[in-house]
Amino acid sequence: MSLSSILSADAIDKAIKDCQAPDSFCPKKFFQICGLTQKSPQDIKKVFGILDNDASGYIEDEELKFFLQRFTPSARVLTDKETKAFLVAADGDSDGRIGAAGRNIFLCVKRTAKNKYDLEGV
Ligand SMILES: [Ca+2]
Repeated sequence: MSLSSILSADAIDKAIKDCQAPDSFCPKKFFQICGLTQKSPQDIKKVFGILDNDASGYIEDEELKFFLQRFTPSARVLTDKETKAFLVAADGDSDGRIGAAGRNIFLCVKRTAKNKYDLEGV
């Protein structure tokens, strides 16, 4: 299972290109461009599973750092600042890693498109 079986290669390419410059990564924008906001909760669960590289049930900061490379192996790693901001935004229960609550953030992003749920600063 790879992300390209869930998301279109074109959309992934666009999303990666949009945040090529260090510190330009915005999860909300990225999820929109790569098409994740249009996916079903089931697909989002699969994506979460892919990002959770060691299958611990959580996405830790070390895994988050390589977030973009899960989409495209040649993509850059996230900067410490981006990793931290992403983690803080998606860490629902402040335990320093993204678990089930963080998965809901992915789902919230999906709702964002329709309900204008604001994840500004994410
Ligand atoms: Ca993990």
